Amino acid sequence: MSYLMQSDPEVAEAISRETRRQSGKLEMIASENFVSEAVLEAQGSVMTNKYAEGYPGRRFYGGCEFVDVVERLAIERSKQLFSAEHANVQPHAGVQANMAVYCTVLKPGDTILGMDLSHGGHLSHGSPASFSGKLYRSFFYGVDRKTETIDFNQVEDQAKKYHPKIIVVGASSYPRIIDYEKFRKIADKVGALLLADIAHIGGLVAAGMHPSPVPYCEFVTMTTHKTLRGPRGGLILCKERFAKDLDENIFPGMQGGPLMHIIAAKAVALKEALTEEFKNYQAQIIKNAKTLADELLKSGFRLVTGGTDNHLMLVDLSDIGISGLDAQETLDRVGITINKNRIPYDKRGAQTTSGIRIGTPALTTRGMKEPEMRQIAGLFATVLRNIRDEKKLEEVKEQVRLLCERFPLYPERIKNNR
Ligand code: DSN
Repeated sequence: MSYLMQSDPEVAEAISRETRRQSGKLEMIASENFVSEAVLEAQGSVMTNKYAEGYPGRRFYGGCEFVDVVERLAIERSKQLFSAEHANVQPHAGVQANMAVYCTVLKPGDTILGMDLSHGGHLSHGSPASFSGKLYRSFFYGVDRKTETIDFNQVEDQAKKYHPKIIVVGASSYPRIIDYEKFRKIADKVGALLLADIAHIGGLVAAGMHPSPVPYCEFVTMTTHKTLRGPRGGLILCKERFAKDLDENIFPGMQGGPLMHIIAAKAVALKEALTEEFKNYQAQIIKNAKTLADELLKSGFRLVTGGTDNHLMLVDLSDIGISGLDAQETLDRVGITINKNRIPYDKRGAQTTSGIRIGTPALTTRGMKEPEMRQIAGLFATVLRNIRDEKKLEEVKEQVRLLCERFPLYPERIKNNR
C-alpha cells in the first residue's frame, strides 16, 4: 500500500488496523469469511475503471473486450457450479438480486410469501422495513414453536389463504437443511413461482453439502461473500425462459454500470469453488459447526432446534440470564466476534435479543478443525457464564490471541503493514 500510505495515511492506517483486527480475533459471524489473495487482487484491479453497461458482446461502451472475458467466465462458472440454465453475475448485492427477481415476475401490489424475519428470514423477503414489504403485499410463514423447524403446515395454509405470486424460501439464521421439494409442492398447489435465497448456504450447495434448490425453483439468488468465499456481491440463477427478462431487470431496470472488478473477483472465487479443495473446505465447515454445537450442548447451552446441519447455530441465552447484546459485547472484549440475534418467539427486541448467532466458515478458512472448535466452545462457556469476571475474561483473551497466532491470516499483509 505504498501509494495509499503516501496519499492518504488515514485510510491506509484504518485498512492496516482492519487487517490486524481480522487476523487477531476469532471471526464467528456466520455470514462473514476471508477471501483468497487471488480474489483480493482481482477486486483491487484496474477493472474498476471500466464502464460496461449491458452484457458481454452487447455493451453500450467501447473497449469492453477484456471485461467481457471475465464476465463470461463468471457466468459460465456459475452455471457449471450450480448446474443452472442461466446466470446473471451483475447484482451489486443480495438485496438487489432479490429485487431483480421480484421486478421480473411481480407488479407492485402483488403478493409474496416469505419466512418471517424474526424466525430467521431476511429483510428482503417481504419485511415492512424493506422495499419488498413496501412495494408488495407480503405474508409470512415461520417455524414450529416446539421443533423450531420450518412449519410446513403453516407454509401451506398461508399459501392457500393468500395465493402468493411468488414464495421465497431462504434464511439468514436457520441452522437446518431446507427441503426445497416440499416448498415446490406447495408452490405448485397454489400456482406460485419459487425463489430460493441461498445467500448463507451458497458454498454448501455448490459443494453438494446441502441439497440444491436449482432443480425445484424458477429463481435462485445468493450473495457471493458468505460460505461461497468470494467478493461482496450478488448472483442470480434462473430457468432459461426467464433469462432475458431477468437480465433486463438488472440492467437497465435497476442497476447501471456493473462493478467489473467485483465480477472479475467473482470469476476467481467461482473457479476456486469448482475445486476439490473447496468441497473439503465446505465439509469441514459443517464438521466444525457440529463439533462446536455438540460441545456447547454438553456444557449446558440450549441451541435453537437442538443443533445444526449447516454452518451456523443459534444459542438461546434466556436460561443463563444474559441478553444477546451482553454476550456480543463481552465476547467482543475477549476477541471473539459474533452477532446478537433474535431467536424464534423471542421475548426481547432486535436490539437486545435473547440469542446469539455463531458460524464456522471464517475460522475454517483459517484452517481450524475439531480440536480448536472444542477449545472455542470452552471459551464461550467461560465468557458467557462469567461476564463480569475480569480475570477470567483476561485469560480467555490470551487464549484467543494464542489461537489466532497458530492459524495466521494474511501473513504477508500483516508483515508489510497493509
Ligand atoms: N447481513 C446478512 C447476515 O448477516 O446474515 C444477511 O444479509
